[in-house]
Amino acid sequence: MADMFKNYINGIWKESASGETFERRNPANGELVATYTKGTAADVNEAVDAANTAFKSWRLYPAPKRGEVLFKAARLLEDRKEDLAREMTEEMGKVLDETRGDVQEAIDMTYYMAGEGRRMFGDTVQSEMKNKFQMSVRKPLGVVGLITPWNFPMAIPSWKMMPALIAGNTVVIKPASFVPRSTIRLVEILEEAGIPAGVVNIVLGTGGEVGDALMQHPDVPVISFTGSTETGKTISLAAAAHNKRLTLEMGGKNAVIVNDDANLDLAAESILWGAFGTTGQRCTATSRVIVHKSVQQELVNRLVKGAQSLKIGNGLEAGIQVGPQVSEGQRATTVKYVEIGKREGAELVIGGNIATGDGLDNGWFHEPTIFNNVSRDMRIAQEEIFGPVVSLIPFEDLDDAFSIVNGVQYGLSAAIFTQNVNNAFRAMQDIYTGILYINAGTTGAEIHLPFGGTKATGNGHREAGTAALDFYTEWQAIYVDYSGKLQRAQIDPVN
Ligand code: UN1
Repeated sequence: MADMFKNYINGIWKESASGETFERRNPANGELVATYTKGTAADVNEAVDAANTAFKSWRLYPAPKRGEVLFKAARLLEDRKEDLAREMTEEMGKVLDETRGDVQEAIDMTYYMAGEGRRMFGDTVQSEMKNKFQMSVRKPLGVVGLITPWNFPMAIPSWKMMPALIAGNTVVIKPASFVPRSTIRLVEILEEAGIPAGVVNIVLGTGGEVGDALMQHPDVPVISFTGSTETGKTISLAAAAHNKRLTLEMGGKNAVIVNDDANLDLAAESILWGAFGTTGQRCTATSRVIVHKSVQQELVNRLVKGAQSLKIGNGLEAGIQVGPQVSEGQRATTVKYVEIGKREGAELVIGGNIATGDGLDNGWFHEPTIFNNVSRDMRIAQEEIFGPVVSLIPFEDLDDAFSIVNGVQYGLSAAIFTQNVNNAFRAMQDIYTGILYINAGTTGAEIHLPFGGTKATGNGHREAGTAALDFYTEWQAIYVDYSGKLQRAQIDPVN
C-alpha cells in the first residue's frame, strides 16, 4: 500500500475537500510510488488566506531568526540526504548520484539563504542636506505563489522557497504532479525546523486547476514559475492581467563549442554528461555541439564510443548512468524529434530508439542519441527536446560558431572548449546567454551565482544568488530628516 500524501495548509496536513486523489508510478518500472490528494481552487484559497495571515507576523520576525529556522532545515536535509535521494529516484527517475546532487543543491541553497538572514544588505548614503540620514531597506512582498517543475524536485523548490522565506514572505507552492513527494519532504523538514503555521503551504494537483487558481488569486502578488515555454507564456499573460510580479525560467537550447584547440577528451566527456545526464531532461542540458570541422570526426568517434558504454536502467541500481524519462509523454517527444531529425536529413550516428531489453520494458527508457552534420536551422537544432538527443553542427570560423550559439530563441547556458585564452575571452564577449562555461559543459550551476537565461528562456529575472533576493523583495528608500526644519531637496542651498 503506497503512502497517501496530503496538502499542508496553515500548519495542518489535510486532504482536499475534493476527495479525489492522483497517483504517481515509478518511471523505471511502473510500480506505484505514492498517492496524492488532488487539490482544487478552494484549497488554494484556504492556503492563500493562511499565508496572508501568517505574513503579518513572519515579516516582523527578525531575519536572523528566520535564518535559524533555515539553518535547522538545512541540517535536517543533510541528515536525510540519502533517503531523500532514493525517494526522488523512485519518483522522478534520474540516477542516484544525480538525485543526491539535487538534494545537495537544496542543502546549499538553504544554508546560503539562512546566512542571508544576517546580511540582507541595503545602502546607507550621504544626503545632499545637513542633518539628514538616508538608507535603502529590503521589504518582503507578501504571499508568493510558486509553481515548480519535475526535473529538479527538491532543488528548484528550494531556489524559490528559501529566498522568499528569508526575506519575510510567505509561500504557497504547487509542485509538479509527477514529483510532489520531494517537495512535501522539504515542507515537512521546514515544519520540523520550526517554521510557523501558515508561512509555508503546499497544494497538490494539476497546473490547470491549482496552478491557475494561484495565478488568478488577487492576494498573491508574486508568482515564480519554472517549466515549459508554452505554460510560461500563459502564466505571463495571466500575471500581466493581475499586475503580478513574475519570474519565468523556461526553455533552453544549450550549445557547446568545441574549437580546434580544445582538449577533445575533456570536451567529449563533458558533452556526454551534459547531454545524457538526467536523461537530457535539464533546462541546461547540452543539446547542440558546434564543432570545428577539423576535429569533427575525432570528436564523433569519442562521443559514439562514450555513448555506447553508457549503462541505461533503473537509477537506483549501482552503475546505471542513464535513467528513464519522466513519463510516457516525455519519451514520445524524444521519439518524435528523432523522427524529425531523420526526416530533415541529419545523420544518426548512434541511438535513435526506445531502449528495450532486460529490465527496461516497463519503463520510459530511450537510447542516448547523437545526430551528426546537423545544420543550424533544422528543427532538432532549434527546438528544445528535453530528452537524450544531441546534435552536432560543424563550423569553420569561430565568429560563425558564436552566431550559431546565439541563433536560437533561447539563451540559458553555453560552453566553449578551447585552450587559447583569447578565444575564451571572445566567447565571454560574444555569447549571449545567462550562463557560460569555459572548458566545462553546460550543466552544473552553483547556487550562489545568478541562474537564468536571456531571450525566450526567461523574462529578465534571475534565480539563486543575491539576484533571488532582488526578486522576492521590494526596495524602500528611507529619508530621515533630523534638522527640525523644512529642507527642500534640489532647491534649498546647504546651510
Ligand atoms: C534545471 O535544469 O532546470 O546547472 C536546473 C544545472 C543544475 C540546475 C539545473 N544545477 O544543471
